[in-house]
Amino acid sequence: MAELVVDGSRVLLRDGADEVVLPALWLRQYSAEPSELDEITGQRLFDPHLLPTDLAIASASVDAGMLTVSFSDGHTSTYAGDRIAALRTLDDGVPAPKPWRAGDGIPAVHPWSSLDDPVTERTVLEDLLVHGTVVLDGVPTEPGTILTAARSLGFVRETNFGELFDVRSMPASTDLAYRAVPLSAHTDNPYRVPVPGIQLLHCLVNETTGGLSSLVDGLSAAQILRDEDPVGFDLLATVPVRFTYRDAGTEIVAVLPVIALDRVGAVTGLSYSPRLDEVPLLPDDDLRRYQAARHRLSELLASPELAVEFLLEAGQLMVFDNNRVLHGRTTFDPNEGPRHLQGCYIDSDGPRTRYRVLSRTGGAR
Ligand SMILES: O=C(O)CCC(=O)C(=O)O
Repeated sequence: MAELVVDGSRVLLRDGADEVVLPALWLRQYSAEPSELDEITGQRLFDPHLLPTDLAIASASVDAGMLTVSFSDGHTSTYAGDRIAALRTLDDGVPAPKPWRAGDGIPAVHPWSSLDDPVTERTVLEDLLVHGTVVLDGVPTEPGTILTAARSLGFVRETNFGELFDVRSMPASTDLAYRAVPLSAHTDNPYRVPVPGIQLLHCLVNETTGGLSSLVDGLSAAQILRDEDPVGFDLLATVPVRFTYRDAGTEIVAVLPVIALDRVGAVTGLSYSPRLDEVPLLPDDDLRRYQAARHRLSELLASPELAVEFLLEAGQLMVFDNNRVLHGRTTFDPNEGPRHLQGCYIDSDGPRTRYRVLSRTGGAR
């Protein structure tokens, strides 16, 4: 349990042997006094960017766990220890992703009714955030129900395909997803900026023997590639490729690397679509290295060690982080019977928001 300590003009946060100085400028900008912070919005009423760089602590004291600090600009503020501790880490309030492989029992299947109860809904969201995917079972096969699911998890991201899109075999359609061809693991719509965050796919009917769904965790595949071939991994994380969607009234283009990294170099996801990527002109050696890396990545994404393949049954709806968990399907024969899925997108921050709210209030909508 961290405690606040005043040592002369220094204020410290002490947790066992761990001790950190809380500088005047840092404390001052987190003043929650009514003159500085709006009680309703939690937004600042002053501009901390204009604080003087030579701001100092004039005096400080701790009483019953509450810290009171007077600053050289004449302002005095009181702080609770737990607020200081929470501000120190700037945690984003959602569970961290945990890479998975085939055999880990992912995706977890939850009943559709889970979304009606705050406790079970939070479990569904936690699964989605940690593993990047969940399946909902027992979803009514009424067309359009996917929008109800999407709206309970976030806000629907409408695209040129509409609020939702129908996945069924249609000759001469403008996307291969709407033919009976197999689709290897891919990111949907990597040509958009931003790439759709979360995808939902709801099976209304599948009376064919094919059309199996597949999911694979891009984080696991990228980690293996990074361990095996760091140079090739770096090429995939730095060389921008172009993705394009074009039809009579639309032309959407994005240029970005296949592997996305955060500011500390950790993989956040993939923009991967072998049927769409256009590689720039590279020197022959670099292109061979690049080719070896994407070849290996392709093998990993299809490998039985990483990828799960299953029949998404009528009434099942899979939800996945489109930037992290890649999806695909096997071929099917439309002459065997109907196969009809509906899909839509929501932004990534929808389920995150919902998870934080459920964690905060214990569930009230
Ligand atoms: O038909 C399916 O199961 C998946 C379709 C698909 O991959 C897509 O719509 O992007």
